[in-house]
Amino acid sequence: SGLVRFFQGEPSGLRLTMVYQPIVSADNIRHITGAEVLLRCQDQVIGFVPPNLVVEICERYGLGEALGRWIFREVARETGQLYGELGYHGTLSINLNPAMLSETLVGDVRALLIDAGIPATALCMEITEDNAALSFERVNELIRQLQALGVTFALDDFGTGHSSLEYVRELKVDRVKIDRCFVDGIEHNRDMARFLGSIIAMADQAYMKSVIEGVENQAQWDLVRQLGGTLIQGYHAYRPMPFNDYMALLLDPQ
Ligand code: G
Ligand code: G
Ligand code: MN
Ligand code: NA
Repeated sequence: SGLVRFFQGEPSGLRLTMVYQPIVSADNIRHITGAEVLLRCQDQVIGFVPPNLVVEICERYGLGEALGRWIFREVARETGQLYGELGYHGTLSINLNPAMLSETLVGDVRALLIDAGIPATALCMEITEDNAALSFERVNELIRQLQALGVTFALDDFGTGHSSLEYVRELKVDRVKIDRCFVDGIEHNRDMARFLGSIIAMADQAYMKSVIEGVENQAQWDLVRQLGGTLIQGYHAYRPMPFNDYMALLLDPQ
């Protein structure tokens, strides 16, 4: 298939790229604390292909590891340039597809750090319930080994079917990413705003940082701040952007 040819480095009519979405401080929308790296896929015939579909297809056909390795190499190539030119510039968050969460992860991450020439503390791994083919115990062991290097972990899509309360209780992550469905509509509904506040408070109580996702307008922004949110990722601040734009933004944050 096109994906197999792509991973073998042959012409395939398929273009995978990574885009970067800044994660900013709730106190200062221009303070970029880092970015989440997201996959984008363009097919010559079909056009835009949703990234979660690409991930699912890769996982189903045994290409999950090839995809994960490609993402690591691509991020290493781009951010190596970024760190070379700018020095430290914040945290990079990478989504782990299920096949990456295996015994080879520690070695793969070490290789990524060396290739990119970035400190381990600049790297955050985002995981969801989908990653839990392994037991909590095994996942925590991988988390522990990488945390020992300085790498941090975030539980993604927190609060949805992909990351239940059991996961946040059992997994030793540093951060939770509060799903954008809990932000949607808060500016029109006090109860929904209170509910988001209680999720933020829960993360606080469990000594975890939280990133509030999907903040799309000023009213939502102001409410999230009032509710104690400190890190925000959403269209109101920045949309995901190509690497060159992200680098230009860091050089000149306006
Ligand atoms: O960027 P966008 O909102 O279109 O992504 C939709 C979904 O695709 C995300 O919620 C995430 O689950 C998945 N996704 C995007 N990029 C990546 C990636 O690099 N790796 C993995 N595993 N999933 C990704
Ligand atoms: O599932 P995960 O959190 O990894 O993916 C985040 C996805 O959310 C990305 O695909 C990104 O494109 C999308 N996203 C980021 N900010 C916003 C936003 O403000 N509104 C909406 N609707 N989607 C967003
Ligand atoms: Mn994510
Ligand atoms: Na998320």
